[in-house]
Order: sequence, then structure tokens, then C-alpha cells
Amino acid sequence: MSERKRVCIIGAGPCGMAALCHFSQAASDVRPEVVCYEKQATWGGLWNFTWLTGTDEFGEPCHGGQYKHLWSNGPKECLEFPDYTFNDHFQCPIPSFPPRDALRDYLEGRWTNGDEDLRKYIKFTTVVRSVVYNDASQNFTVVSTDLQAGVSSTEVFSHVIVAVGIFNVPNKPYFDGIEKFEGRIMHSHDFRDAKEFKGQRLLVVGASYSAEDLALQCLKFGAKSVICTWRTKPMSFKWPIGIEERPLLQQLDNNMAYFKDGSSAEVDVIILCTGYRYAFPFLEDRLRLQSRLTMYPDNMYKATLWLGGGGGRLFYLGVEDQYFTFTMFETEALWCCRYIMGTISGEPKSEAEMRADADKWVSRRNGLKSPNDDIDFQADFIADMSSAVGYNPEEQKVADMLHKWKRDKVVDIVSYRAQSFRSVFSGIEAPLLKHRWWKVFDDSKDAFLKNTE
Ligand code: NA7
Repeated sequence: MSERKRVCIIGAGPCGMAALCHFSQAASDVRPEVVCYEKQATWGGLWNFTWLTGTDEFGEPCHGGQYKHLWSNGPKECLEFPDYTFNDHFQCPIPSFPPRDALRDYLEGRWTNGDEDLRKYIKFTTVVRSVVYNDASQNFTVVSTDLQAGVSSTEVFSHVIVAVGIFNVPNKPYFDGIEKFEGRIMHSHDFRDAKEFKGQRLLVVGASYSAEDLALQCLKFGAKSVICTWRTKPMSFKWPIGIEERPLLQQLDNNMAYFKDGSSAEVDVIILCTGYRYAFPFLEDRLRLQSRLTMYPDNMYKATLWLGGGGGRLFYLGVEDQYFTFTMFETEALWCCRYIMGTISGEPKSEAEMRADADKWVSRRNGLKSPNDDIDFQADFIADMSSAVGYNPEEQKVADMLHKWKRDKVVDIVSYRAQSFRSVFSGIEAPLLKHRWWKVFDDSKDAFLKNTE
């Protein structure tokens, strides 16, 4: 008699929901029993806005780091689902860079578009405390706590999919003298509203997406000045007056910041845009992915199946650095669900074959030299995975758009969101914004839908 599969999904954000969607669409003779645990009271993961920072109402670490007036920093055409386009959802063409509210709405539309109510598979406000692999019985013991009831329970699963994201535990580096700084110090994860910094002189540490967007947001909402300080490489955009870049902060003396080039400046606020730490505290040591942000983590087959332990039954979704986001999560989730259900031809492979395949990707990863290389790498990774499951997210066409988006940002970092892209699935060219991002102070979905030429 074949084993009855029972799958635990941890997290109901874009990755976990993609897995739930695919399981729910599978034929009943291969579909496993599925339970999804979600710490928050609703689905959406990182896409849920919360006013809370630090810990939530139950004393658990706050998951989300979304802020008011956050607009997508990449074209929506690069994260569009082939089988549920933006036009399917909004029933009209919309511009290419939607605010968070509109993107969350789109995601929710996708999750409620099927025949089943996926909520029935999710245990909301339930946090997973521990996952242990039992070698003898080849299954996992999962302990979770219902936060509302304060009651813990233990269940056994044949497979576990970890989908808790990688942008929720802030990385907070130390700088000499920081404890004596007299202004506010915060991490970008706790940033909620740029208005707070009106009239202030900001020091932004970091040179990646958070640094770029928060520097612009704060200036847009009236910050007096912003200095971004970089460690490895400056962002080097043509910044508007008010934003500048300097080499790495070396030391603070009260409110004076000293930089590697010998310069100094007085600042009122420090925002650490220094990224995130991989954190899966509920997994036993041998199951835990310990990585820095990379285009393909070590020790994983197809960047999803964990090779370090767990008998080939533990999966991670969305744990690599991301250009493609939703469609990559979708590809990984589809592959993962079908792998578990045993419906991918040529799988499973031997451990030696999986390691050889993983080594090939890691070795290519080690030679990546630029963001454009990263985009092509990720497109090829998606092509490899999606072809195995008959999915077609048109990754090469999307890669071309991502290259253009990168160039647009170099041309003008303030107005790259005014560009329009064409959907590779619906063929629809996005309308232009009537008022550009820099001039818009209402980030609601309704205001956005009205803001078109
Ligand atoms: P990222 O993309 O991980 O970037 C982190 C940045 O922080 C990066 O520029 C790092 O510099 C910098 N960093 C990290 N540690 C330090 C120290 N110790 N000193 C100085 N600078 C440091 O995080 P983001 O929050 O920008 O973006 C994460 C995701 O959130 C992203 O995908 C967006 O879509 C949203 P480095 O280059 O390593 O020298």
C-alpha cells in the first residue's frame, strides 16, 4: 500500500499560497492532505501592512516591513501570473508600477480565483515552534501554537514546505559610537511612514533596494537631506538634490558621522537598510538553511529541496535573492508540489545526481558579476524548473524587461516608475501615469486606478 502523504506548509505568503493553489488544483488521486500554518491573522505574508514594529500583539516577532506609500520597485509585468493577468484581475489596463495595496489585491484575487476556498487549509494565528525529522519513520514532528487560544499541538507530516520568507529578521550591524548617537536609530524593517522624517538630516546605511527607496521616499516627503553610505559599491544613481552617497560609515560621535573617505556630517536619524538574516528558528539544526542572500543557496536541489537532512522531504520556497518574485515562487511551488506528488518525469533523482545538479548552479552562481548576470541566471533557473513541470512564465521575455528596468533606473531614478511595459501574456501595453510617483501622495488602490492617462 502506498504511503499516505501529509504535507505541512509553513507560511501563507506568496510562496506558501502558491503551493496551496497548486495542491488544490491537483487530481484527487495524487493530492495529499495539506495543512498550512500562518502566524498572522490573514494571508499575504510580507504584503500585509502593519503599524506594529518589534513584536506583534502576541509578543511574536513582527513579520512585515511594508511602509505607507510603497510602490512596486519593479514592473508588474515582470511578476505577472501567466494564467491570471493584471487585466484579468482589474478588468482594465493599469500602469506598470502599482502601490502595495493594488499588488496585494492582485495576489488575493489569484488566491480566491479557484474552485476552493483555500482558507480552509490554513490555521491562522498559529505559529510553528518546532520541526524535527524522525529518521526511523521518515516523517516530521511539527509542534505549533494557536496564539489566540494559547494551546500547542503536535502533528506528524510526511513532507514539510518552509515558506516563511527571508526578509523578516533584520540584520543590524554595529558602528563605533552608535550607542551614544542622540537621534533615532532604526532598521528599514521598522520603517512605516516617511512623513516622520520631514525636515530631518538622514543617514541611510546600505546600498540596495531598501536604501534606494527609503532615501527617495524620505526626500519626497520633506526630509532635509539624505546621505547613503555604502560598504561594497555605491548605487551611483543620478540622485535628486538632497541625496548623496559616501563610502562606509566608520564611526559616530554624538550626532557626527565619520566616513571612510575622511569626510564627516551631522545627522539626526540613522536608518539601517542593511538587509536581513536568514532565520528559521523552529527547524532542528540539520534542517536549517543557513545562508547569506544569494542567487542560489548551497546544499539545495533546484534551490528548493534541502540536501542537508530530512530525507529529501523538506523544501524551502523563495529563499534566493529575487528578480522574478511571484512567478519564480509559482514555478518553485509547482515543482515542489509535483515532486511531492510524484508526478514529475525523471524525478526523484539519486542524491549524487541532485548534488551534481546543485553544484553546477552554485558554480555558475560563483561567477556572477553584475545584476544583469543575476537576471539571466534567474531566468535560466526558472526555465530549467518550469520546463520540468510544463509551466511557461516566459522568463526570457521577462528577463529582457528586467534589463530595461535596470537601464531606466540608471537614466532617472526618480521617474523610472513612469515607464510603461507590455504584458507578455495579455499583450496589453500599460497606460502611463497621469501624475508621476514623485508627485503622488495618496497610495491607495483607488487613487492609483484613477491616476492614468
Ligand atoms: P539587501 O538587498 O540584502 O541589501 C542590504 C544592504 O545592506 C547591502 O547594500 C549591503 O551592503 C548592506 N550592508 C549589510 N551589512 C552591512 C554592514 N555591516 N555595513 C554596511 N552595509 C551593510 O537588503 P534590502 O533591505 O535593501 O532589500 C531586501 C529586499 O527587500 C529586496 O529584495 C527588496 O525587494 C525588498 P553590501 O553590498 O553587502 O556591502
